[in-house]
Amino acid sequence: MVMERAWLAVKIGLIITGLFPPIRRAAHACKQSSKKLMSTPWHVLGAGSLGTLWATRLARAGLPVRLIVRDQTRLRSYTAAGGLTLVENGQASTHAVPAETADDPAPIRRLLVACKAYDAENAVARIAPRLAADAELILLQNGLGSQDAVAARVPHARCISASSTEGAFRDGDWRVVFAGHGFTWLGDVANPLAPIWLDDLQAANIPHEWTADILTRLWRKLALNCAINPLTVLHDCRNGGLTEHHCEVATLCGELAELLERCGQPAAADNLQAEVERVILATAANYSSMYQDVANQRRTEISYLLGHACKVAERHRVNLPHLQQLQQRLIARLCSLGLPSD
Ligand code: NAD
Ligand code: KPL
Repeated sequence: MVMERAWLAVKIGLIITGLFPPIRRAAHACKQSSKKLMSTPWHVLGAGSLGTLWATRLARAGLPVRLIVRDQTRLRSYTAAGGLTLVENGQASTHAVPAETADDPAPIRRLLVACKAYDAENAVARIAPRLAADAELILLQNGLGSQDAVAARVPHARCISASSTEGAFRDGDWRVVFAGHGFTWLGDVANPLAPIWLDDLQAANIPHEWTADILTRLWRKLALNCAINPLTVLHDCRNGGLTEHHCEVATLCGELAELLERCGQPAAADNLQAEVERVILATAANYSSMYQDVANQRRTEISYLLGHACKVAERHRVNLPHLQQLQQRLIARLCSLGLPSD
């Protein structure tokens, strides 16, 4: 009896201090499942690198997530794999995120679009009939151009753009390695009000910030990518190899800064060359994303990076001879490798 009371006292003590594992686990599970019941589900369109990185972290935080895969064949493959695997600091964890195809009838209120820029518009068009009246889309695409194309397809939905410096790559089917910790800026060019689901990102430990100036962020990243990525392909080098092409980089930065000033993005032009040089040094050992796409015989996002810059320059009648020549050289290289040049 005394022993029982003593154990009870210890148990109560442990409960109060939150250290009694079964009860703590039960309370945690209860909190997680009520979170799941109360929250709007996150639909993730595109189970690639970034889609998996987001889906697994949201699921790990106990939030409801659903994956939208291309077709029934991919759905069967996913079911056989038993979930999405995230490799972080060498540790793999598998998350059985429920999956479906675009043909599922359930309405969608919150959609994370995690396809490549060239796939985003068509992918969204396929699920457009499922979007609820108050649907919100988060567009993770790099570069510019795809966001407007998506928004035009779903004029009644709220489209939020993201610019991310996080890094992830696939090392197998349904498996992603979290390679570089970074940050994601989110914003809506049409509405400065922050959405309530930023709390979900906080809970999922996804470093982020809401910004009224998302266009400046997207243009700045586009300019960085234009100054670095094509040259790494053309010179067949890591980012650090561009220190040997200092003049070429400086000339491109000058033209990109002129473009940014002329198209109403002066803040994105600020100290561009200095930042490009800093990024080249900080990522010297890395291959740029465009270099990796080319090396793996994958289509690049050229039309949404250099292609977009050249198109806007033409629209504003700005003459940028080196940038145009860079685009022609890159297209010629892609064609010679049998890769799409758009
Ligand atoms: P990814 O190729 O790894 O993934 C894209 C996924 O979308 C693929 O699995 C593809 O099958 C799927 N998809 C395409 N069309 C679809 C459709 N109709 N229905 C369902 N799924 C479809 O690409 P990623 O590396 O995750 O890049 C996504 C975007 O994020 C790109 O614009 C990229 O530039 C940007 N980004 C990526 C990283 C990164 O580290 N991977 C970092 C920052 C920004
Ligand atoms: O974002 C990049 C990429 O490789 O796409 C960096 C590292 C900034 C080079 O442009």
